[in-house]
Amino acid sequence: MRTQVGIIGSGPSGLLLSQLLHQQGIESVVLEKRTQDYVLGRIRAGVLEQGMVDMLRAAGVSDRMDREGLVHEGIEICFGDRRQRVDLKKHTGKVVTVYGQTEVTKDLMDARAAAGGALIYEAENVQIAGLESDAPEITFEKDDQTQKLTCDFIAGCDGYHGVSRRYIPENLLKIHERVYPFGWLGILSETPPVSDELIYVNHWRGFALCSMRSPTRSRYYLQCAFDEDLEEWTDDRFWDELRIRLPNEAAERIEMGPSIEKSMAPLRSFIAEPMRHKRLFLAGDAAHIVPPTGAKGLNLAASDIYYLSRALVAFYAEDGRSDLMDSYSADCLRRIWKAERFSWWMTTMLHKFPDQNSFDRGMQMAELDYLFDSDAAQASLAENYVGLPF
Ligand code: RFL
Ligand code: PHB
Repeated sequence: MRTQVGIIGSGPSGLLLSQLLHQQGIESVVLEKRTQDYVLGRIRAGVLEQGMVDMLRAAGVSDRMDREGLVHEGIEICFGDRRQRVDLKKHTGKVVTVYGQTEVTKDLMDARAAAGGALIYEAENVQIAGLESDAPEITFEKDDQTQKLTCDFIAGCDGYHGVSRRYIPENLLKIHERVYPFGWLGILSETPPVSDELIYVNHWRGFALCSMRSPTRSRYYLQCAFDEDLEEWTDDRFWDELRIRLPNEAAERIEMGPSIEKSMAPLRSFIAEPMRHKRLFLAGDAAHIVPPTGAKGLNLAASDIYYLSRALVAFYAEDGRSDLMDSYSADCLRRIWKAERFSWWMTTMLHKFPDQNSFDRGMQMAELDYLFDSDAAQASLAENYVGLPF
């Protein structure tokens, strides 16, 4: 098999890249380790920045998002008995759209299928070879047969646990990392959201977040231990704990119901650089992880794909132009480091740290107090939350 761009991973990064390349007449094949149902069963991000919304529109996959996505002009932050709305629109002129990653993935899969795009599920034991040459290869196993895909370029869009990153030689790869001493427990429930806007809570028992997927479907998160046993979190226990952490008014109003999904996520900040080696380009979670507190992971995947598709299109349309490939890693990382900073800052300000002393807690309180009282601090939060330009 031969293609122009071999894409490993059918998460949002891989699918969006494949769709944008297709629009420019560039062929690709997407190789995915899991089944389609598994990929669509994962509940992850919910908040799309304007830049990502614009990209999905440009990619021709926005019909359902434009119909069903919920436009949010603000978010709420709470601590103690204080609640502060941060007006995103007033401070930035921009908004965010609440539309689940699962739906984005489905829309992209449908578009790829309608265009006859090649997407191979259950491609096992993916390996890369020949990166030194002009025709690198991906080998994989499918239905007990080894197959080979020869490409011009390879996009490693296979997430944090993927294989692509390993093909950047160890002596060239620099890893920057922070692992947080807690995780998030999330549930999805078929109940109306407690509020029209997202509520982020710093409570002395730990962080809580009220989010949503639609006017009838809620997504709630609680800070928990990183090694928490899911079995021990019955729905009743989850709702009880959530109501303790929410402001009284919200706790009284919240509608509870059985969870239709429940999962745990560890929190990590992680950056691998460079994001390119020869003809291999890493994008999305394969190259970086942010803790979800800033709602940035999916949006960073989209901005990587903006830079990568731009570089590949320039190569094919402009007779082998390579400057945008050469600057790919630096272009992405400039934005990634700033999103990492924002996600780390939000995480540090809003969570309970097990080893926190009275000074650390004092700093956290001062940070929140300043944020609540200062229009400038709120403008800074808003500017980062709606997404820095790319
Ligand atoms: P993905 O989505 O992990 O997709 C990678 C794909 O590659 C496949 N794969 C392989 N395929 C072939 N061969 C191999 N060896 C392979 N190894 C892996 C995997 O099966 C998978 O299908 O990475 P991608 O495309 O880079 O997308 C990144 C986003 O998924 C991620 O950043 C976000 O979900 C992060 N995130 C959030 N981001 C936001 O922008 N806003 C949010 O509100 C937000 N909330 C969240 C989040 C992530 C969370 N979790 C569970 C980590 C909330 C949570 C709870
Ligand atoms: C979500 O709806 O899943 C969500 C929203 C905001 C975040 C993280 C996750 O910061």
